[in-house]
Amino acid sequence: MYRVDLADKVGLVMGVANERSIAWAVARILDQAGAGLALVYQNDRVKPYVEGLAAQLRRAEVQACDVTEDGQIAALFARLKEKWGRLDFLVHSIAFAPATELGGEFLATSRAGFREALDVSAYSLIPLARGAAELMQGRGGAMVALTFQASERVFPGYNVMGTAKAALEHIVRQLAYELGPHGVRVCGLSSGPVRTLAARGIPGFPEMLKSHEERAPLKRNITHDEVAKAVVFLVSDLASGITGEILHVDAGYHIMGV
Ligand code: NAD
Ligand code: 0WE
Repeated sequence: MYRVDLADKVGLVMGVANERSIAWAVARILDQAGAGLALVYQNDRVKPYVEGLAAQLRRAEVQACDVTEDGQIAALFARLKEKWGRLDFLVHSIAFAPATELGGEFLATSRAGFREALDVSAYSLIPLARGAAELMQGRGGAMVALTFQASERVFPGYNVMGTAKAALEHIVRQLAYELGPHGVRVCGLSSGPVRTLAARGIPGFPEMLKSHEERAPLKRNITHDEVAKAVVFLVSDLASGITGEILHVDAGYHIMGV
């Protein structure tokens, strides 16, 4: 149990697929802090899992939204407007690139793969921020997007997802600038590698965890809950002076040269 009190806040946690999703760890810690939540899932394939997870929380319900569909984004915010009439925070924990774009040569990146990766993993934050900011009007709020250090450095095989994360982090800064005057903060959270659905089956992922453990100053990998705690910090009033920032939760890995 942590002492951050979010009992008077309601927010969206987007990107829950299963119990290993970073978004699920975030939802649990936000729930412990007392926040009211809408867990947003992509489609019917993951719906039963997400409904089962939401049932374990105190004040959570589920909403569907495929972020590649403008109509679904509009419908999501229309439902939230009716339900809460306001919004205090949004957590974006969504990424996708076609499997054919990961692991091979970056030189082989297709136009269609580039479009899809950038659309889902980066562009989506813009219309979501637009919808969320409208519900935050007058009272302020906070948004946090999950990112990865491959936006700044080369992680072989991450390929066009690195391009997408670089775009996502730029979008964070641009939105922080435009929404700042409305009291809305926008930050990125750059997580070290953690075992999730999105990391499973990535060739070389176990080796990456091992190298992270050896090279990071804390000499270990990070946990889902450590990422989640930092998200809760960023959406809470404890972070009231922070916006446009990309916070690394990676056991210090990013500071190392060799
Ligand atoms: P995950 O597979 O559990 O989460 C990814 C989510 O994206 C899933 O819930 C999936 O349904 C959702 N999604 C994909 N396409 C979508 C669409 N069109 N519309 C709506 N939702 C869609 O894996 P995760 O590791 O929890 O990933 C969450 C975030 O964390 C991603 O942004 C990822 O890049 C980031 N991240 C992960 C790691 C890691 O090592 N796992 C490290 C750093 C950052
Ligand atoms: O952001 C991610 C993974 C995002 C991801 C994962 C998949 C797998 C299934 C995006 N799209 C897809 N598409 C699929 O079809 N991570 C930070 C985890 C990750 O992914 C890597 C990594 C790491 C770390 C891919 C290559 C190299 C390292």
